[in-house]
Amino acid sequence: MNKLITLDEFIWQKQKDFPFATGELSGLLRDLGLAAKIISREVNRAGLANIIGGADQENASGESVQKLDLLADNLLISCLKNSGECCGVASEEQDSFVAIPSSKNAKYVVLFDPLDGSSNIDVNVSIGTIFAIYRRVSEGECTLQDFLQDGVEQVASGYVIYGSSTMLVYTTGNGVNGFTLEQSIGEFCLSHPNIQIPREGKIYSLNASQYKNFGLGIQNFVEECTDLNYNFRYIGSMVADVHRTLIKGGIFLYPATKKRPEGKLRLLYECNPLAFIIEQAGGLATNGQQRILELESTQLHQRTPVFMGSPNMVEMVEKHLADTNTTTSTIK
Ligand code: AHM
Ligand code: MG
Repeated sequence: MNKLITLDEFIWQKQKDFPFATGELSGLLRDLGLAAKIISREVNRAGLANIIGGADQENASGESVQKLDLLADNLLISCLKNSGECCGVASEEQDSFVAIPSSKNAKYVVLFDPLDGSSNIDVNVSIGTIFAIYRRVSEGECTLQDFLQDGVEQVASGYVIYGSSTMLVYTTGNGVNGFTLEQSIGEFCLSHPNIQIPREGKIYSLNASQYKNFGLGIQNFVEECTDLNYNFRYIGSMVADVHRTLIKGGIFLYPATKKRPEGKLRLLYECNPLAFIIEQAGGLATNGQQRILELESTQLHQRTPVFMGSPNMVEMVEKHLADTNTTTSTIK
């Protein structure tokens, strides 16, 4: 039997490559792995445990929050509070960031979307957790500026997909590695070392029901995809759609629409961490004109149009946007 490499072992091995590492980042990654295992268990038994369905609350963006979202949010916050390795967290489900005074001298902050794809919770479709880790820029108790850093400043990011199996995929800026949860031993084991996105993709993934609300550039891109007989796949969970894109190639896009001129997806909690992964795997991630990772972060809940995946397909959509001079503000 091949030797199983667990997530903890892998993280420890990598830490040894950095002689001056203090172990805090490694500790944080392990804490996130632990939280992911607990969330995975809750997601798997959600149907039995009466925790699906709405919690009669709205999140900071005015959308209804599901009970599992709240549970995942609380779990991540308490795991990270207990870890002692981050001085604050920001969550898609919280209006503002949460400072952790007991760890106010810790070096890192963590941003996350605790359970992405919440509309799929009730119907047993893959959902996920997304996280980003930054080195803080302040001293003492953390401040908003620690969280409003550009994506290029991420020191690590990743996601967990709760699908037919549970996988954790992360990067620290030195390639992308994927771990599958081996339920019988309760460990994430290295299953997808050094993930590379196919350079040439032939699958496109977007909410096609919005076709009439897209700008001309996106409409032309969709037309070209159908002319080329490219496959269309859309799950409606960003983590699941991006995971497929990473493994099989293609593009995931959530463009600006008439109703949502800024796009739907959040820069800090969804786009930056997944853009870091996609780029590290050899793909591209842009807002149509600019790298996602270089966009200026001005608000915790800011949104952006996003195009990420195989280079050929991101370049193809960018060309259509440029040819039609379609920018966010030109969609009417
Ligand atoms: P959420 O964070 O409220 O779950 O919303 C984000 C989700 C993404 O996972 C997915 O890509 C997108 O919303 C789907 O939106 P739509 O239903 O408009 O296609
Ligand atoms: Mg989300």
